Amino acid sequence: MHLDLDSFYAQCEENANPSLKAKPVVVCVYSGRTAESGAVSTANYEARKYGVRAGIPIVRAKKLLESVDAAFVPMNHLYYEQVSERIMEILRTQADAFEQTSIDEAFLDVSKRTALNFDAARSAALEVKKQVLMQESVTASIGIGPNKVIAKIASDQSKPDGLTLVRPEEVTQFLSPLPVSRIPGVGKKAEEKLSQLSVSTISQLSNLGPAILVETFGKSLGAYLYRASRGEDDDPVKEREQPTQFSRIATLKENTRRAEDTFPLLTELANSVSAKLVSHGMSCKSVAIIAILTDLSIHNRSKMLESLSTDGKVIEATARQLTQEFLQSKPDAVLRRLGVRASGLTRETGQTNMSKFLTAQ
Ligand code: DCP
Ligand code: CA
Ligand code: CA
Repeated sequence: MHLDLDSFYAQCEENANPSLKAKPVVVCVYSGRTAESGAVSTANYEARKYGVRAGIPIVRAKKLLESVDAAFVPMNHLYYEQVSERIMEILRTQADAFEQTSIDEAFLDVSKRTALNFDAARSAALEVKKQVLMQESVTASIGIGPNKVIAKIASDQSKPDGLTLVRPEEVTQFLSPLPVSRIPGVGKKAEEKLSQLSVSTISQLSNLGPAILVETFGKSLGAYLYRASRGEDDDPVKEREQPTQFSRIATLKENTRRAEDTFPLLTELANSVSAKLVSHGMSCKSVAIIAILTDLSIHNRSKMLESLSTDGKVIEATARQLTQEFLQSKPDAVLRRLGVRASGLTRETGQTNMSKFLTAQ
């Protein structure tokens, strides 16, 4: 399956402020140059009826919506990341293998749990949609197919709140009439080159020989297009590599070798690292400081935590202790910059067995 959340940032804004639900909603990235300058990040489906699209100038969206009561809200990326993290956690539990590909998209391999039965896959998809809607009030569109390329094209077939199932024997009739731009990776440039070859549909593309495609697009893209136009793809669904550490580093207001002088900066750095952990749904096992001295030498000191943590207070206290110990051990050291790093990251929560036991009582 491929899942893509519908008008994702706009749905997040509607949930944060339900009075928006009845209105056209436009999520804006203000450039700050003038009060109205900037571009549209996304719009809800109500606003799209008026022609509002991602990427158009805010001024243009205001014109398109001047006769209606529309809402223009600034983009709040950190908030969408947190909603996304929670949704991805739900999805991960519904798949044999899971691959998140963007803030609002993921592939779920459900081959094993459905024993390759497409009716069972449809039920699984309905269950996924239900879970995401119940827990996060967000609708999604899902495509189901025998491989990733087909699932991805299918998820875009009937939006919003769609579910499109393409069985192996239906692949050719599903793909044939679609424009080549529906193939993932085919943008404006490839579309233009193909139109010069009189190709606009996937069916027409599938009639081109591999030689001309490789000549026009190079070996790897050419071969990919040849196979994709036939609905062929054997790329497995695989978990993307997880980050192994988060760090933040900054320059002190003044050079110092007094630990207390570093505490305000350490608080800031620790909170920022903690926010990063939380937004990625991860905990850390160890905390380090990175000390850059006035002679520009770089020193690291690290400490294992007693249990997994995401807590800014724990990270801060550990960083303070490490900084104090470092300064005591190096009588000549004068700090210029300081960093905090969380490492040993895992997706587990920071609860110890004991606290799990206690909260279960
Ligand atoms: N996005 C953006 N600028 C773009 C495209 C997208 O800021 N030019 C952001 C806002 C979207 C999010 O990424 O909410 C996901 O992008 P999608 O292309 O999946 O678009 P939507 O989820 O908004 O709408 P759709 O229902 O068509 O998937
Ligand atoms: Ca989307
Ligand atoms: Ca998307």
